[in-house]
Amino acid sequence: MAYGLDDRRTIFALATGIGKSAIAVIRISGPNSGRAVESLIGRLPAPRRAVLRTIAEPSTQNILDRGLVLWLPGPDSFTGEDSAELHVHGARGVVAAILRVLGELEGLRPALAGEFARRSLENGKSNLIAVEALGDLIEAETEQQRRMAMAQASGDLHLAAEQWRNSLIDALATIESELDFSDESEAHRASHHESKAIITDILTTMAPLTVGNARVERIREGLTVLIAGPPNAGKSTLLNAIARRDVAIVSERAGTTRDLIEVKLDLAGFPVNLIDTAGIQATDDPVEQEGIRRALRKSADADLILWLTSAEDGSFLPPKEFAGRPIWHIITKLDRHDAEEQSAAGDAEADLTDGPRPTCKLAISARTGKNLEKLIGRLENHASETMSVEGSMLVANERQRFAIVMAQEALSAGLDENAPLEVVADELRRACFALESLMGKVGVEDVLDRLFSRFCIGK
Ligand SMILES: Nc1nc2c(ncn2[C@@H]2O[C@H](COP(=O)(O)OP(=O)(O)O)[C@@H](O)[C@H]2O)c(=O)[nH]1
Ligand SMILES: [Mg+2]
Repeated sequence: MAYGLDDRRTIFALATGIGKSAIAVIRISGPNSGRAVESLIGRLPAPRRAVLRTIAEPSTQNILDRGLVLWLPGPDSFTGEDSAELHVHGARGVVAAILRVLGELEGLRPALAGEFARRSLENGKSNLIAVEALGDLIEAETEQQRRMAMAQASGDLHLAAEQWRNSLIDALATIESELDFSDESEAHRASHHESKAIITDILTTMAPLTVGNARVERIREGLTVLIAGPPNAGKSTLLNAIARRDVAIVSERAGTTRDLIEVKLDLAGFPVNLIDTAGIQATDDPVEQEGIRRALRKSADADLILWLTSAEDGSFLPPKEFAGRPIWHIITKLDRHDAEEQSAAGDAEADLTDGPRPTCKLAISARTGKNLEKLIGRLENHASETMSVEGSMLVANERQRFAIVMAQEALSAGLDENAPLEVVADELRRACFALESLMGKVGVEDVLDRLFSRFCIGK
């Protein structure tokens, strides 16, 4: 591309999905927005009022479409710049024509990916955490993912980071003035004491954030549930029954499923990745062996393993590779067993003392649907137990987590009894830097400004 982000020209882009739709929204932002809209529709509408106008090509006066036009002058716009929106018919031909005409106008260029959000960030209309939340919201497929993104967008984490940083800067200013103006150890101790109280407070509020982080990460990625077991246990049938469609091939022939087959499910608003695997057995077939290897390897990232056996399989035990993973024992083909065989299967489970041990047992029939809803209900509960997040102050991604852990480390080091005041000040600066990187701004200048405004530095 011939231009980059430093090209501050007015940008435009299709803001809605590509393809046929009732309405398509084209967004324009930058200093030439007003002039661009005028050249397409004539006089600009009143700010923030939707008006129906004819959109025509300036050079030929060819009519391109009729649609709603919004004029959103800065700084009270999403990007903070002069902006406009054209709500036109969502036909490829209409959208292509308008984008072409916009591209021919003086001072306009197509936007780069995420550039509107980036300009909003640069113009102080948004913050990095909110922009990340916006990204999560766009990706949200389930109710819980949407709720998480909205909680994140609430701005509570950004606000907290800002407050933590402000108190640290205050503490730092006190310490630095001590260091500059006083040699008395009495004063040192006082300001160390004051900063310690601040640090302890911040660490206490921060603590739950990194703990709950794994849940948030799960909500984004989805819970991984592996269906495993000997061949013919009914694994592929169960996957299809839960997914309510024929995803995996079902056959009486052992060794039909060879690769991992994954379906994404929405269980009570929680995202779950359900994975069907090759039946685990001794085999000479190299392709089947590879399938089994993949199943065993995948078990390492599984949040839950459903170990399927039919009563005919007797006491088939989960392989040792599953040790340490939560396992549920699912007895399949309930329609074919009688009550006696059921209790035999129960005894089999009682023998699993030295191998990986299932924590839950349930007999089902995918054929008659018996206990299928029960299994799905248990999966939903499990998903909710492992993924529910409380409150609106969330650490939503690795970048945020890393920044918070960095801040925690620095703050803990700053609490050290024996640390000289200079070292404490260094740690506080490090924590501020981590919080600034959390918020997406880095400004050592701020620390200095604050120091100078609070103290008259006459020396
Ligand atoms: N009677 C009965 N047969 C089943 C049930 N579930 C699966 N089967 C049959 O068992 C055979 C193996 O099933 P499949 O799902 O391919 O097993 P996989 O090898 O574990 O994937 C097929 O013939 C299925 O129709 C069930 O609940 N009841
Ligand atoms: Mg199968």
